[in-house]
Amino acid sequence: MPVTHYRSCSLCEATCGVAIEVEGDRVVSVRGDAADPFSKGYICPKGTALADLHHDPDRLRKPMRRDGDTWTEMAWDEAYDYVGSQLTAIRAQHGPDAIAVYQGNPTVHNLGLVTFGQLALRTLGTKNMYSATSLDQLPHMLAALMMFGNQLLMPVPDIDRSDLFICLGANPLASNGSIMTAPDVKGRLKAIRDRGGKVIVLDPRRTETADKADRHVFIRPGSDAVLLLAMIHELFAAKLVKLTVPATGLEELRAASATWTPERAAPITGVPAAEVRELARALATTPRAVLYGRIGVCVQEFGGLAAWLCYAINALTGHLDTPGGLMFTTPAIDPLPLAAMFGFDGGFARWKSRVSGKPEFGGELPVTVLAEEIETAGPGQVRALITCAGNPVLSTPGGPRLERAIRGLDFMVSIDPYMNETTRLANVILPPSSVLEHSHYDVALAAFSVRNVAKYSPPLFERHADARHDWEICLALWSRLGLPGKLPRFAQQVVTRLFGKLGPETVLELGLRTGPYGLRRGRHGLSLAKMRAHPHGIDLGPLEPRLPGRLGTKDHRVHLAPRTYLEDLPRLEKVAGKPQSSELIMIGRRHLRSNNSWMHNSERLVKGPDRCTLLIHPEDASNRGITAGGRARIATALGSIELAVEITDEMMRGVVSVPHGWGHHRKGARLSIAATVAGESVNDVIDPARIDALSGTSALTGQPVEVTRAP
Ligand SMILES: Nc1nc2c(c(=O)[nH]1)N[C@H]1C(S)=C(S)[C@@H](COP(=O)(O)OP(=O)(O)OC[C@H]3O[C@@H](n4cnc5c(=O)[nH]c(N)nc54)[C@H](O)[C@@H]3O)O[C@H]1N2
Ligand SMILES: Nc1nc2c(c(=O)[nH]1)N[C@H]1C(S)=C(S)[C@@H](COP(=O)(O)OP(=O)(O)OC[C@H]3O[C@@H](n4cnc5c(=O)[nH]c(N)nc54)[C@H](O)[C@@H]3O)O[C@H]1N2
Ligand code: SF4
Ligand SMILES: [Mo]
Repeated sequence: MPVTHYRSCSLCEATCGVAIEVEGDRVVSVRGDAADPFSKGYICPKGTALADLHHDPDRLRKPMRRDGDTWTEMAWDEAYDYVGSQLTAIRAQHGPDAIAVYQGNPTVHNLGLVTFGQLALRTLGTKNMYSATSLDQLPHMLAALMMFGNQLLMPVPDIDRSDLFICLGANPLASNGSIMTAPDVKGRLKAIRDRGGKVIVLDPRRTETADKADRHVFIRPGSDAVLLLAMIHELFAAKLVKLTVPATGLEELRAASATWTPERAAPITGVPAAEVRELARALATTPRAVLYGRIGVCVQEFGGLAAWLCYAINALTGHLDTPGGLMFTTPAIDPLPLAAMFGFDGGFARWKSRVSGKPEFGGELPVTVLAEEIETAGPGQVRALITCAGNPVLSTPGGPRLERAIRGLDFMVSIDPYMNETTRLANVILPPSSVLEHSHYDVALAAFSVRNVAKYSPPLFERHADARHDWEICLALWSRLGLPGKLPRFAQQVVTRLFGKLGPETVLELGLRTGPYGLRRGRHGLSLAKMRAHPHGIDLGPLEPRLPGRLGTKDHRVHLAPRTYLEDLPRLEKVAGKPQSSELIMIGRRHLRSNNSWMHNSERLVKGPDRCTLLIHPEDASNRGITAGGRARIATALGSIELAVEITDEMMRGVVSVPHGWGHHRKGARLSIAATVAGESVNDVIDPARIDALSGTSALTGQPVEVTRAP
């Protein structure tokens, strides 16, 4: 008899409820859980692939050790001891900074990794901490720190109560939303239109989201800060500024926008002046409205400025901390104290990277400096690397250089279920238990959810006796490495054993009880037992105003114009004045059936047409003799890749689009299905030196490329 289990899908930020039917040790079906109060039965095709991940024969089940090209299985204790002794020796000889850590995106979706994993990896005493943050949301976190006083206080669009949703540099119909946890964004956007509201998308590509909007406006890549300054200029000029939160910096913001008339901005952004005025007016005069910016505004040369201005413009139009606007959540487990407890401290530019002086953020360096920190000799040189839940050879710009650097390391260990393009370079791979073998609670994502919700998922399958959870692996390594020089070895082991006994459930219990819906609500407050009794999750209601109480700024005000940003404005002036280049500009794209670099080993997801293609406007194609069904070479100073071409007027003229996370032909990876749909890695040709100079975030979008017809 099949048994149905309910849990959250942890594959993207939407946190949909799934109903998984199991017979013995096989998953029979995965469906949307209609009783989940948040997702109400919605799932995307990736949700179904949870079964594929669990049963994938390519998924590693035992620690693996590489000698040359040969891999052999190891027992866990043997593997831990070996990795521990290698890393300890490197640290003893070269100091703690010689060990670098890279944490990838799935970390955020894994309860064990956001709790004990952080504790273990962030307390190794190395300055060489890296993660996907600097390829992603760093500018939003920086703006949250600068404006609201805590890097985790990123406000989210109150999409369900908004009557105007301006979407800048995000494509939630493909991505399912980001820093906006909202299952079924498509349905939620439709609801806006059904209640008479409007959805407007500004994007260099007429995306899947734009197709469902009232209006789509092309915007030139990298020009969002200019657009936003021009909108802010118009707000001041038309006396439409309406502050509803305690704030400082209004006059500085007025001054900063003074020269950015919509007319001046138009040739830079490609957005006509009349359109800018209309957008500003609509945002200011619609009582419930929001401007939502996401990765397109972050991963560009002016990502810092653009992310700041996205928040600022909502504040200026009375849409910060108000229903239908950009709001702060009240999650059942408050991640702010938790993050502090687990070693994630806020701060910016407290130190600089050794080789090229890039700023630290939140205790991490931008991943763009990892290769040079490995390759440049001298005190503090990186000699060993720990990767966890990441694939930086494909996901970071200049992947081939990073690969070369990694090959020169003394030692590398990867905590990852797959032998992928990065982990195949490791000396040891430590594969964690499967996604269905551990418990789950979206500690991180519930804090960015458009409704306050709580859901606990117990493990669906018992962990195999010879499997280890991510957090157990992290703790085991920590017990062998520990805080450099701070704790005696036996104390480390005692601490680890204690945490090992407690498990992440203890953190949940503590978080729920001390959180806003816990003990202070008395007998009926949230606890782990209560969560277990509600397997579909608990709805805690719509978002509520949180200011000024929630602010972490010393003066309890929103800082509209932090100096960090004002000092970066001259850089924008300089670049904005330059004539447009005649080269094509490349942007990225996501597909609903893909997930960064790592779900291409699911047959059901990758079947169908080639998705790793170049999108190009018909005129740009014909100017280059590129024809439909043909192939094109995309070249930069770093090299070139060749891809099949799709000619489409959904692209802005002068802009081409290539997705990331492909390139599965590399020798030595064990991804048998992905290898049949290999594609090419766009990060082979994206220049790692292109960054947002303010924040250190990689400028993944806006790369100038030469596109020619492939012979
Ligand atoms: N050109 C370009 N590059 C980009 C982007 C872009 O838009 N354009 N996007 C960037 C963004 S936003 C991101 S977040 C990064 C993502 O880049 P990364 O975080 O470096 O890598 P992923 O492709 O997400 O690979 C995730 C890895 O984690 C493993 N994994 C999955 N689940 C688990 C788990 O539970 N435990 C462990 N230990 N491992 C697990 C998978 O097997 C896989 O190897 O890519 C960035 N790179
Ligand atoms: N199916 C699927 N879902 C995912 C992922 C995935 O790989 N696949 N990845 C997950 C991750 S790690 C993340 S971070 C989120 C990201 O979630 P989103 O931010 O929604 O990501 P994208 O779909 O890449 O949308 C970015 C949009 O910005 C546009 N753009 C590019 N450059 C510019 C620019 O300079 N200005 C403006 N205004 N727009 C620009 C692109 O055309 C694109 O439509 O998605 C998550 N969800
Ligand atoms: S939208 Fe995200 S959370 Fe929902 S089923 Fe798809 S991958 Fe899972
Ligand atoms: Mo991301």
